[in-house]
Amino acid sequence: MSTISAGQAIVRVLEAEGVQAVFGIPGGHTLPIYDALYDTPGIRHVLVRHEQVAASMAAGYAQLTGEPGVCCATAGPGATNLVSGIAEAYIGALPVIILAGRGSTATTHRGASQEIAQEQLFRPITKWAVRVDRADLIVDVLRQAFTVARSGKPGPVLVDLPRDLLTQQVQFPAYRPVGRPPATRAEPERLRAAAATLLEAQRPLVVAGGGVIASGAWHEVRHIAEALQAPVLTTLAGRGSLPDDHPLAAGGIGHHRTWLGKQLLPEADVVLGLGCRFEEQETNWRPSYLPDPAARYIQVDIDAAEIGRSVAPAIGIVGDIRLLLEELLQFVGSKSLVAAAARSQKARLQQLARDKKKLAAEAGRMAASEQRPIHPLRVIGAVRDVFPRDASVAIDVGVLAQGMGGAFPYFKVFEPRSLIVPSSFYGMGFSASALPVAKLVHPQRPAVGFVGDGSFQMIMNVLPVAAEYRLPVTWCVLNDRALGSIWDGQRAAYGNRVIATTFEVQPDFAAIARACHCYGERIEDPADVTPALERALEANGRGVPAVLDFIVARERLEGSVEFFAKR
Ligand SMILES: Cc1ncc(C[n+]2csc(CCOP(=O)(O)OP(=O)(O)O)c2C)c(N)n1
Ligand SMILES: [Mg+2]
Repeated sequence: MSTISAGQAIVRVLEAEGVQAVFGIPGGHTLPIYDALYDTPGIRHVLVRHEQVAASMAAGYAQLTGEPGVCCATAGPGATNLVSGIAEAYIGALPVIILAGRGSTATTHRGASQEIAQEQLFRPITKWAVRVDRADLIVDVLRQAFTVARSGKPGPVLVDLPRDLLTQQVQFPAYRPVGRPPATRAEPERLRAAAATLLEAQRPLVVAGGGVIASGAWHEVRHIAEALQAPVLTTLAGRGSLPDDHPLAAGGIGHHRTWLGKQLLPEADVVLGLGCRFEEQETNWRPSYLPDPAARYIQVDIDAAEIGRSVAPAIGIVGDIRLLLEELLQFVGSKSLVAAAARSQKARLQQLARDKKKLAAEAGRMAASEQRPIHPLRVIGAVRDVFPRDASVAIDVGVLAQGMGGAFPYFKVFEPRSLIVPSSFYGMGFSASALPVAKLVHPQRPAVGFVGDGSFQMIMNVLPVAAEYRLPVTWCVLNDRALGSIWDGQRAAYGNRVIATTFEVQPDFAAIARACHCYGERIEDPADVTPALERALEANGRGVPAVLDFIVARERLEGSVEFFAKR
């Protein structure tokens, strides 16, 4: 037991919980925390230029590691700037700890500078938002914050810290870190019912969502899919659950589906949904995007409240996906059953292989396009060729970055936890601003992101951060000089009455990059796409972040036109 300031105690807890980085901007209210960080070389502080980026980076860190990301903001405007990134973490079920400064307890409700009810503001976008009222409770509250953020369905927790408490002396006890919280096992009878249903299936299908990644169940997903010989569709957050070049990988759902997924989902007689929510972007709220009503849908989720929220399952199972699949494999994974599945699914899987070849050929033709402005798939295809298999990748919102970059036929994903993607909150700039974190997490792996020109303009303040901390990543700006996704909607649904969706003045992104000590280049000729990517990767190798401004066409894919235009 030692006696230290509450600010020091907070940093000690972070240390004990294995926190490697804090993303933030200090203010008068949080100085005692920063003063403690001064003496803590094991925790790296990343000074962002806007707190929105701190929240995005904390969420991106959580997405890449499964460990809580930590951000720190001062009272009032510092805290309110975090809101969009924290909402993203909440919807995306990413564990984040928010340390927020707050006016002194001595002046509460007396109009102190920057004083607002932050714990109320954050309540709908956190699992827990708490204002600490006594310095001697800070350690216990923080420990609980880590428990809540990590347990069950993970999410963000706000700890609001009045400034006068931070300088008070507190007893710091021997601290036992939360670490990875205990997991929940499924009820045995539901497990047996699921196994029996899967063994009877004629056309089984697995849909893997972000929950697979959260529970670290990618090996088990591969084993169960191979045992059942079932094709696997993934949501955007679930990408990497199965390498995209695995014979059973069959693409995305909803906005990211292809004609192949469009066939597979409705024809399946048993659908095993693993940590996927079938939310709007995945269903369009239309029956044709959902499992067939006659199919038996088995839904597995760590959160009981998710069961049946979008699709009422035949069997709902609450529990940790990895543990569940381990147990399920004991029922369906015997050699004789696997051999029987291989026989019964042979023709279906041969067809799948032929369809995937056809899909790859269609994507390949578009990626080879010589058109000007450049076809966005030319860029997306070339990134896959130039960047290695294990590269970290950020996919931002926007029809080009997300609709094409995030979709299976055009950009293959091979590794779990290699992606920073929005969940169904879809804040512009979220993924792109979190991208530099990939170099903190995996310094040896190259990191690349797709981002629209509209979204990039929201977060360009991340460039000096990446340069300062030598986090050398490459942003591929898919510059169609428009808020293309919304422009698309005006053309399709409003008789081409285009307003407020095209940019008449566009910044020179390459020049901005260079002004921020990054490498910058504008690319207008399709022949320059690959060499430019190689130059960016080479700059990254020297520790220099890069921005490639690709002047691309406002291309649309059949799938996205169908998804958005006909809503
Ligand atoms: C913060 C925020 N504001 C507005 C939107 C609505 N929105 C979704 S996509 C989009 C356009 C994105 O433009 P850009 O980044 O250039 O991508 P593009 O669609 O052109 O590929 C907009 C405005 C949003 N998702 N997030
Ligand atoms: Mg655009």
